[in-house]
Amino acid sequence: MKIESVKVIVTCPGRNFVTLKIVTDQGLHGIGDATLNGREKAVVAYLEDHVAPLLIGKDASRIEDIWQLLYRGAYWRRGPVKMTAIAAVDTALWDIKGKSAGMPVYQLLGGASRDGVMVYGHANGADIQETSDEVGRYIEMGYKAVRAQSGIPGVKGAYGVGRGKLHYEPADATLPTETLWNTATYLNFAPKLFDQIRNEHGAGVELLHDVHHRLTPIEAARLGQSLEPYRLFWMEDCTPAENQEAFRLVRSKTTTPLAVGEIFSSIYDCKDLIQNQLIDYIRATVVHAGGITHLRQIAGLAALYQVRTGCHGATDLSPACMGAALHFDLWVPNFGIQEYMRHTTETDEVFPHAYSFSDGYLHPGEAPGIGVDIDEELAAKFPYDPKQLPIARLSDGTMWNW
Ligand code: CS2
Ligand code: MG
Repeated sequence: MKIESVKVIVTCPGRNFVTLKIVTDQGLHGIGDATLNGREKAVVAYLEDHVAPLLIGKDASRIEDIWQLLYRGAYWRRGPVKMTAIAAVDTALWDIKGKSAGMPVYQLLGGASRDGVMVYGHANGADIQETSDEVGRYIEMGYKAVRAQSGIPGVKGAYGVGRGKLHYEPADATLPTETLWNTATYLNFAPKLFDQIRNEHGAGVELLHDVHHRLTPIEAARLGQSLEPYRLFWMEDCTPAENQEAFRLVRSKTTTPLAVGEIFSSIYDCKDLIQNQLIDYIRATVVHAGGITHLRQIAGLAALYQVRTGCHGATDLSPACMGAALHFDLWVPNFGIQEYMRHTTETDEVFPHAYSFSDGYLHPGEAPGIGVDIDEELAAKFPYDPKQLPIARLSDGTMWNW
């Protein structure tokens, strides 16, 4: 089964998505997500100029060999642009393998380890009351786990608070929107948010929170301690993770579980965090961490250290990524949770999919392959719309981590 054509499709049904479509000489096709929010065109160029020519004529069934070719063969290894491109190829090839076997990808991986994939939704509001009300709305929709983010008085554009409710999207302008950050105000505020949410919704629901790389290790340690009474499922990206050692300090001070890794692109970004048991959940996902082939290596390493998976699943990851992630989640022995931010109706129409939500769980469905396709005619009706993610500054103008 030879690869006959490789096509990169860019569409914007509400937000930008890059999709790779691989077609074989037997008429089977597979797709993979290649979206890197705010840097979409870098991946498009990499795929079109440097990857597609290598693939034509190759045996589509040799997923591992093609992965190694794209990783080792480039000489310049890793990095988000390259690993996203590799992920797209890898996902499309798993999709094709599933279709040629007549099996959903989770069966190829080893079969289901559970009946469904527990997901967490996003509750956000302008203030504590609105956020707590949103948590209630998610519980009513059946969610067992909810991430809570709130506007903070005195902090302009706090992370995680969108204009929309179900479809929060931070990449909102051609040039980055400037937000303001204040650590002291936030550290004071966060425990109050979770105090009210626990008071109003009880102990049953799992609660999550994303710090989005804003704190230093000692500040993160303090936040973790102050949130302990509210028994969070996890505190995410509490400090930037370029220096994996930084988590040693946080870890030594708090029992609040730690999650990290949505911006990681390979096992080398998280091996120290995992091997030293400095985190509880690894957030790497299919599209940004080299596809199913590489993600299962990360999960395998994590399993040795009782670190569980918690794949990134914001709306900038297309349904093609979500579908692939759900097959992975249904199989992976050390599954923790899956993030699930709903896509808009337009996006769901451009990407018809077999996965479905019921009572707090997603299931990838039984369609062969990843169970997600792209309607190219419809996709063409939504042209690329350049948008970037915001930036953050401190009140004196200093650049900070968004
Ligand atoms: C986030 C994302 O979902 C998350 O946990 O951190 O919303 C992230 O900001 C976006 O995916 C960036 O594109
Ligand atoms: Mg996050």
